[in-house]
Amino acid sequence: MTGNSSLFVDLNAATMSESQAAYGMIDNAAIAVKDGLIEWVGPLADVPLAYAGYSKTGLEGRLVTPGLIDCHTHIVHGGDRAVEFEMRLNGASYEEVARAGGGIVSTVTATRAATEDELLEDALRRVDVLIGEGVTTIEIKSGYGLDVETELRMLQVARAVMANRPIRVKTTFLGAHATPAEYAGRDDAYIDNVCIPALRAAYAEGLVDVVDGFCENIAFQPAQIARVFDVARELGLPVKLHAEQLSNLGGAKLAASYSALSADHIEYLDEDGVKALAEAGTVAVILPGAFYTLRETQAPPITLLRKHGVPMALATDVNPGSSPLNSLLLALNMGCTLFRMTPEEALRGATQNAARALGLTDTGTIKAGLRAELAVWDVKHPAELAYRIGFNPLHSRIFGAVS
Ligand code: DI6
Ligand code: FE
Repeated sequence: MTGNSSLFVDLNAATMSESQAAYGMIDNAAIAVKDGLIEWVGPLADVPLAYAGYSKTGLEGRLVTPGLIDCHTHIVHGGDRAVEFEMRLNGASYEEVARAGGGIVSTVTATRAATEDELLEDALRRVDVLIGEGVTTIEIKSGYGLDVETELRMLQVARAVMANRPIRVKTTFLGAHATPAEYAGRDDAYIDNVCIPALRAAYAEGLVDVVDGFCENIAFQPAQIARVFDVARELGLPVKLHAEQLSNLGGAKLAASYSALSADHIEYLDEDGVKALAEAGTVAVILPGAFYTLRETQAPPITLLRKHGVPMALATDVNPGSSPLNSLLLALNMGCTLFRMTPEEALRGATQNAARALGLTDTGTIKAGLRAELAVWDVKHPAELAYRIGFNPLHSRIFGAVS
């Protein structure tokens, strides 16, 4: 439909834009689309005459939402960790798994060994599942290369995903994810000799949209993350941070002090940290897949986030270790069932607030002037999207053109 004009009718629209109605709902709506942009949305009865000549598509009363946005993924990676999963369930300890070459190190080894084509082919199989769930934008992180060459290769593959599929990709540099074996015990040297040079090289090749880090006792301390964020600031790149996932090191406060787009995980975030996010306008990205897989018991502070008006997003965190969750719809369900988010908060977390967590202002709601990135569902009420488990009610996506 790009270069073309369409009027979609016979639909209900959960616009997710600010309005009195829950979900920004417009019953019996129409949406005019021209050249890949939303030109107009409103009640069918109010369609301006100007759109009378547009080719009309009836959607038989279906629900239309903004296309879903998965704002936190590690979907490009080599290999898998199924055997490690099995070892653990057969009683192996963390140390035994590590000694057998398991853990994040095994994904780094597999990613370094994989060619660009192999990484892309694997990633596309996972991306296709998300596209099949109405996802129109995803974020993809590096962070399993941990050397300059492989970090760049991961980001090139992330860009190639966008060239091969009708989906938008935002790339995030996550060199500060872990210290590779060759730098064991020398975290600072890794940051100085590899991570920062890799960031500069990736930036020079136009491969980075955002800079991320993993702030945790098993990863990097706030002072080390700050050194990476200082370079991001110098380059004019926005930041986000894996913070307070397993303990509270003050990562969210650090992120807020750099006006971060988001602080992600945040199970161990306290009220001071919540206030810092609120003041900085930083989005809290909730990742129930990692909470579930790690059998974590400390839930993120949803009530405090609500109290202080921190926007919440929800994402899959798809990765081969802590969150082999390849379904954003299931993440919505988990956000509701595990954390007591409402279905409206969950859907907003995978649309409007997910866009914000990526610094995108042209998608995430159904509003005139935004991109025509929409999902059409065989459901009556938007709460159904978070309600069923293992059921995909997508009818079609509109991504500039219908696909
Ligand atoms: N948070 C996590 O849970 C992981 N990375 C991160 O930043 C774990 C990634 C892995 O185990 O491969
Ligand atoms: Fe992650």
